[in-house]
Amino acid sequence: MQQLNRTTAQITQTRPTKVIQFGEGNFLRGFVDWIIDILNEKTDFNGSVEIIQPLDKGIYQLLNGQDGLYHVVLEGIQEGQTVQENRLITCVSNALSPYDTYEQYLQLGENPDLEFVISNTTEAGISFDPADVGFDTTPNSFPGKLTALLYRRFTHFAGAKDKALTIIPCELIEKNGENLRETVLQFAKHWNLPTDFADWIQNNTIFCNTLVDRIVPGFPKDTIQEIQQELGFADNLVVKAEPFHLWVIEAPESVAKAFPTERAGLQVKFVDDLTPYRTRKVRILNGAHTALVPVAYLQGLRTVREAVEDEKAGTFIKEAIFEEIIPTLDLSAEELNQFANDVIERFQNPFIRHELQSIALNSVSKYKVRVLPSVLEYHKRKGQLPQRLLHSLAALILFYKGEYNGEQTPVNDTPEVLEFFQEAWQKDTVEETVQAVLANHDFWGTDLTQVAGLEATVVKELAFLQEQEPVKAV
Ligand code: CS2
Repeated sequence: MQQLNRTTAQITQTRPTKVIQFGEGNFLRGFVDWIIDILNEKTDFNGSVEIIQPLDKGIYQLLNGQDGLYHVVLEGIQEGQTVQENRLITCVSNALSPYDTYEQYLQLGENPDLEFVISNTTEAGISFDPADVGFDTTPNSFPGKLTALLYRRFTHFAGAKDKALTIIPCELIEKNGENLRETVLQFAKHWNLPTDFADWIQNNTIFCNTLVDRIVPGFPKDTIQEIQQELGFADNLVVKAEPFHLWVIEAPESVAKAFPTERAGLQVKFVDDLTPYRTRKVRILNGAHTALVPVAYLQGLRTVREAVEDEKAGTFIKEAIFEEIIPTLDLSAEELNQFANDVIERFQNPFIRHELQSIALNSVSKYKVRVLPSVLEYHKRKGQLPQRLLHSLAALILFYKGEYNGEQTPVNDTPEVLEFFQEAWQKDTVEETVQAVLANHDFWGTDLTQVAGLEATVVKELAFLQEQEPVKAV
């Protein structure tokens, strides 16, 4: 089978780099780049994407080995019909790691054609770290790297207003655009950058709040041979995803014009206020994902579909959605029930294998954003605690022990979180472990031991989980 590159795929066209993308993961490649590729095909957008690998590990060499090319394979059932669609993505011009070539990375800021920065660094990615190093070596955090790049652009173009960029983050945190702007300003101050740079960021750089939705499980390792056969290329970066997609963006008219998704027939909505979309999606879809992961994983299940179709885990998650999450939301019951039923159907997509392990990444910050608001709101409205959501918190704490019934659990989180759990699990009793975790203000933004009855419930649920049957061999 032939290798995939621009020669074998006969791609000769080149386009100016209009987008810098922080992140090379499945989601960005299966959602954002797929959208940009369609924009190039159907409108006069005519731009390519330069991918920045935000962490000191990743797949950028693999991507460059295929000249930035890869396929997105969409499969699912929509309105009773099976949808299957393959697309060769050609909009990625290059990928680089600032850890290898920091100066080359900064020079991207000098490109006059550049218009957009798009990111997805998970819920843990947008935060200010005062310990982050300065400009001489690569900043660790994504906002630190972005600040350095913007500063290079600002100095190179002498603060020209029309060279300011539009920043479109996809992280699922509330007000992601505003948060990112504040974080960049914090870095600018921390590194003593001139105040006219801060003014340029404040007044000329557009930071959009956004909400993204598409389930992208990524590389289909079980069926890759058949897929490669069908594609006719030995593509090692295939991204598998569902056909459904929605991108809601709060932005001025000028951005909608420069990013003409409507003309391309894409489900991208430019709105004044995305709160209703966000609350519904993050609390129901992502909340269910994150609550389900540790519960189902400890039960020996490995994919979302398996979990939803399992009697015990399936009942757990449906009850959590309909009895504990939906009652905390203010949209109409009809709309919420419809959305939840659609989500359950999407979770059962027979064509994709969505590993619980991939959703497990950074589960602590995900729980805070996706599940905890439902726990606290339920408590406020009902004067009771949501048992199932707290069961999942207990399962999460157990999951972070790193092993369960003699098997390892695939914990994947920041070094700070991992270190904390390692110490917490060395305490003498489970009660003390739970107490330490719940009292961690950095995790939850509040001290959860202060919520009446919450600690006792989590201790009880955790004891229950520890008495469970051993995990089935997989
Ligand atoms: C998932 C999301 O991996 C995860 O954390 O919950 O990627 C989810 O599939 C998307 O947000 C769906 O829009």
